[in-house]
Amino acid sequence: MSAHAHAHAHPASPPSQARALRHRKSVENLSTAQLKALRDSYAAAEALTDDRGFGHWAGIHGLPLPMYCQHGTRLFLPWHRAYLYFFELALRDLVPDAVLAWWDWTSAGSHANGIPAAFADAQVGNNPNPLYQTTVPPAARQNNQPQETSRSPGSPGDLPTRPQVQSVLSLPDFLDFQGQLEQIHNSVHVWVGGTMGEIPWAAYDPIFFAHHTMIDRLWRLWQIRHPNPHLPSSLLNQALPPFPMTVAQTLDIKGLGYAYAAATAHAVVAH
Ligand SMILES: [Cu+2]
Repeated sequence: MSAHAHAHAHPASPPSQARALRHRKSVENLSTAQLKALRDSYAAAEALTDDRGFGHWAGIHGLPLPMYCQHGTRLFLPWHRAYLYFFELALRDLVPDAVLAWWDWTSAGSHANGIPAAFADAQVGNNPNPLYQTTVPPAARQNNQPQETSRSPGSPGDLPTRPQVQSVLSLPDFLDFQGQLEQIHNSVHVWVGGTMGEIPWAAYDPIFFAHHTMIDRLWRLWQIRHPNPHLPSSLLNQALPPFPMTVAQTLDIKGLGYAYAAATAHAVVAH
């Protein structure tokens, strides 16, 4: 359990006063200042080896043990929503304007060029790009796992398409939707290849969080389209360790203080 998660406990009971929502945007639509804030927050986190650092956050998902991530279970979407929520707060503790951005792997740009330049460029000016790769800490390495994260992306045209996403968004049952979205999600991990293709290390690749922000956004779009889904109470009451949240507390993202940029949300929800 991280000190940070404790510091931000009770996330679903925010102070009652109105507070500004953080608007997560597409990586491709970030202003120069927004991209800089995101990059600076990663750079600051990557420079820290304590529980504020990038290695600590990536390690919650996978190695070193215990591995907390939930894949192939009913908790896939809620667990990763809680994870992104606390990771984003940790970035904002370092750079207050930082907001997570999503990688829309269905976009025309991604289908032409693959990984967005913000994450694909090895350098920014004369400095290494903190969104390009990170160093996996020794405690998380096993079996000659390389020290630096790497990718071996597939062909851009093989990324998931909008029609595939539309058909998943139309599923009325939460568990069906979640299961099929996880399959699309898996295909993007495999497409990026390298570190992203291995669950114990995937979160050490900075693009992991942009990919999962896309997945979280698609869940939000599904929620807009299916406003009253039946979720069994046995699911709603599940805890999401190591985070001090239950599944029920992940359902209202505005209560968590963030939203997805509306123009693009409508573009996907509308047919
Ligand atoms: Cu994933």
